[in-house]
Amino acid sequence: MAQEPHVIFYDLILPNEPGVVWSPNTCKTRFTLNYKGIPYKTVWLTFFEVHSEIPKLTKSGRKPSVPVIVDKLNGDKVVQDSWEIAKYLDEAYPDTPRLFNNDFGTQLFFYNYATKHIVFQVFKLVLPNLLHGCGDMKEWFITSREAIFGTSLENVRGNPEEQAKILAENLEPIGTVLKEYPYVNGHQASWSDIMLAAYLHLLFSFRPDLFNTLVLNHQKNGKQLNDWWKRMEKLYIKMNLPSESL
Ligand SMILES: N[C@@H](CCC(=O)N[C@@H](CS)C(=O)NCC(=O)O)C(=O)O
Repeated sequence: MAQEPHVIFYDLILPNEPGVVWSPNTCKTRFTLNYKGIPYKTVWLTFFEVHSEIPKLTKSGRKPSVPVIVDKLNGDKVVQDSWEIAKYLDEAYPDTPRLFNNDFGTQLFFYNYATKHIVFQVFKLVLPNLLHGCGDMKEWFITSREAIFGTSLENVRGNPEEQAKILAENLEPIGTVLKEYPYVNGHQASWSDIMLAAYLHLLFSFRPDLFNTLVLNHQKNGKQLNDWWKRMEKLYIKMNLPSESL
């Protein structure tokens, strides 16, 4: 009989888009587990369930969020936050492909760059899709995001054409690196690649048209980004859809 996976991975589902693996934060962990070849079982939660279920696991008083993993091989160790999970898995599973090579500072720098300048731009472009996906959680989503941003979501969204142009510009320095090296950090794949792939996956999931024009056919670095994406698909981007893993 097949062994039950020992890592339980909490991911986010949109009620109106039940077959879509979309969340950029949880995809960082999903791709990490795929890359390392660590078997896992996905537990799908809605936003409301994140708030009711995650505090029962973390018992930390920390704001409920996913990804969270529970590692049954290590005394039901609970780890919250994609960055903490990545570091934990590198240490706990040293025989699997590594994400960090004592280069936490530069990888954290790239993490901050990509979070501010890549995924936030993608978020603005897919906002209508997310709102649709939220279904009856839409009003909650709007109110809670507007409280975070301190302004209306219409303001955050801005002009989609301008936002698309900014995303393409923000991808330029990354494409420049990929002209010289196969991966963001050089010759080896690392956490930075996983994170970038997870962030761009949000665009891929909801706006494949924009993913094609802005990433795969990027005005300056389309070839590099295209080749890199193909490498990523081989390494990490294996999906198990909600219906398959429930
Ligand atoms: N820095 C965190 C961010 C986690 C995060 O914001 N996750 C979102 C899902 S994409 C969440 O759980 N949100 C719950 C909420 O907004 O109430 C990480 O990388 O894990």
